[in-house]
Amino acid sequence: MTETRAGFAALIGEPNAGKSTLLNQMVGAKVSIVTHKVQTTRSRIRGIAMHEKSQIVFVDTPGIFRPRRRLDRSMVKAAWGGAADADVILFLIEAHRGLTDGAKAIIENLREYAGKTPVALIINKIDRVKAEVLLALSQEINETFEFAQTFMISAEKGYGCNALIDWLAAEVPEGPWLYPEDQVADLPMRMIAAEITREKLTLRLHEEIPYQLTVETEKWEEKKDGSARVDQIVYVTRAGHKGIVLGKGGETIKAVGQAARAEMMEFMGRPIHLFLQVKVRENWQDEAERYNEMGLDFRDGDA
Ligand SMILES: Nc1nc2c(ncn2[C@@H]2O[C@H](COP(=O)(O)OP(=O)(O)OP(=O)(O)O)[C@@H](O)[C@H]2O)c(=O)[nH]1
Ligand SMILES: [Mg+2]
Repeated sequence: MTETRAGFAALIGEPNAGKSTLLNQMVGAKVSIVTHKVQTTRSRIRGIAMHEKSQIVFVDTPGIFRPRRRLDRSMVKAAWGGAADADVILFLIEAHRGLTDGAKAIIENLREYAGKTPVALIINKIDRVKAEVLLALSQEINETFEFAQTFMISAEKGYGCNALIDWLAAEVPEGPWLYPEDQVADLPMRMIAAEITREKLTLRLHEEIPYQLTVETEKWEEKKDGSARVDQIVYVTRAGHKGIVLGKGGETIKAVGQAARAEMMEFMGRPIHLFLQVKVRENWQDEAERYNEMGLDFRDGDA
């Protein structure tokens, strides 16, 4: 009888590399929010996949970039914390962008894991480039670091993902499973609900507003009929932003609420009554409580 295996695989890379898309693809459910904008993921999100007798806990992390604000610093710290706790590190690069300066900077920081934690190179978004360029790109990147393996994938389309999960299933250490076999996420429902609303806001709003807002589930009330009432607050930093989030006659927040509610119902498999409120809180990015709600450490943002 083969032994069970279980371990953590951290997803590391620049913002927008496709880390959250890959986690969702591997888990087979939408656990982590995805948008076309950079800096979508703000904290560590765990998604769980079973493959044969192995349980692989994928740890999605915020994109790594040069941080300027407190929130940025906390996010980047959270990303590296994910790598430090992992059994395997998956370093994602975008095929069409290649070895960028940002990617090189991450590789420099990965050197401290050499000989300790296996790091696999994941060239993602191969659907966006011609096959000929991939080999040269893979060689170029492999000259900079000793990767345990290289995978060329499309996280969105699923290309190459079977080979990756086969490899991970063999790579994680022998041991008992860490979660029940049918669990897909390790994140409280109220946080998943807040992330869903933040995704819908990010998709709908332009420019800098999504980076300056945060969503919190303030109240979660179980109803006798099996439904739940969810009250959330959208914190923005300026009065002008509040107007934009609400939209003309409240139409933006209404559309966001409808889209978020539909996704919550699908994820949770039950009726949800969602109530959104927008509040101006100029300094929410300097409030420790906001960071706790997001799953970040406020002190990680100390300059
Ligand atoms: N064409 C193509 N697009 C992809 C692929 N994987 C992800 N994307 C797109 O890339 C964008 C960013 O994807 P995310 O999964 O949010 O990226 P991320 O690395 O989690 O980004 P942050 O959370 O901001 O660090 C989204 O628009 C995805 O749909 C892929 O394989 N092919
Ligand atoms: Mg992400």
